[in-house]
Amino acid sequence: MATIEVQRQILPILESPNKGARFYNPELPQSEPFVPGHRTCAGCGPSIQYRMTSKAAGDNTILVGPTGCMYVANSSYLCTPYNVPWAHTQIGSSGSFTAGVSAAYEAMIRKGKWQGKFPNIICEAGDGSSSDIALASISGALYRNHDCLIICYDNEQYANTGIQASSRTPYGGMTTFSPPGPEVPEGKKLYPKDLARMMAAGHPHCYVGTASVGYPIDLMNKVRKGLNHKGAAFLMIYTPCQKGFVYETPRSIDLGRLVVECGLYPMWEWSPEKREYDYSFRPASMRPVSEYLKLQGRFGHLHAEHVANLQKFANRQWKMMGIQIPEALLLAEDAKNVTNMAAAAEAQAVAETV
Ligand SMILES: Cc1ncc(C[n+]2csc(CCOP(=O)(O)OP(=O)(O)O)c2C)c(N)n1
Ligand code: SF4
Ligand SMILES: [Mg+2]
Repeated sequence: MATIEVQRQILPILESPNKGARFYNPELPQSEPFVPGHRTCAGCGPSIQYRMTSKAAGDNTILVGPTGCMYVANSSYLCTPYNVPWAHTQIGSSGSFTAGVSAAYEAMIRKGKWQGKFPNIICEAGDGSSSDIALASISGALYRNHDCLIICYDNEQYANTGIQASSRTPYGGMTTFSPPGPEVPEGKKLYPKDLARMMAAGHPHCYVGTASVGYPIDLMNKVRKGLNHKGAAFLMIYTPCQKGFVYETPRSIDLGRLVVECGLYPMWEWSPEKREYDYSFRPASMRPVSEYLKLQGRFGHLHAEHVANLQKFANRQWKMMGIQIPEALLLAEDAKNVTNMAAAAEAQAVAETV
């Protein structure tokens, strides 16, 4: 029996004259695979990201949802916001389940058992799933190069079970597993696992990138590039969680920009064709990390020395991207030049500038 060639979808890249700016784009797709009516918290970063991602992918899409907030809060009582096929999978099987869906469609299309184009297959795994529990299964899917996009929606903690530390939780982040106290005043002592770089370094044939809800067009274009890439792709997307980060609900998008402007979430792409990183993304400004930290209760306990440690970490990220570091950010590496957190008036002042 002759095999049928698999027809793939090619999604256009959206116009973005300035990748760093927010603006309304009339070319945005009308389709809404993620509709209102879900049960996540107001301002939930992962949900905002889900809407952007699924909008970029369009209606011929299949979503895979490992256990986490985007499964539990979104699929209770036989009611879901998913307007396209969606399946829950066990938290550790993110990669293997998604690989199976992809391989099954390839086989069904080749054998003539499924007519139509190959669907966009997207797995939306939390950071707990992708950086800890399902790391092996996701690596397997990337290594074998199944045609799918695996997203780590990174809210930097295990949110659904009540805010526990994951290996993506930042240094100094307060969670129920990293409470600050007299012995460990900074809360979390470890720095976050560099998950996206691990994926790029270990699977160089894959399209890999980082994105943030603060830059919707850039995020949607990276989703489309990942889907257009024939083979496996991986994106790590910053998605703030107001319950765990403890911030004012309307500030989700602002935090999505501040985290990049403060150097704590480097934005880049890995090109599988050129086998090199693209560090050309530039935020509108570069700010000290304290401006990001001040807006969140999870960092309210930090002393000046901890803030300085985070500034050193951010400066290393700027350096890694080949960006010249302004004098003020170098000075902020010294605890003498920074202050303790938990100043409500200062937080208000920062909020007004975002
Ligand atoms: C094997 C396994 N271990 C632990 C759990 C409990 N559990 C359910 S949701 C969840 C949190 C997952 O965190 P993450 O993947 O970051 O998603 P988020 O809740 O932050 O959206 C955990 C630990 C589980 N369901 N299965
Ligand atoms: S706990 Fe956080 S991730 Fe979960 S639904 Fe609420 S805002 Fe979203
Ligand atoms: Mg999480």
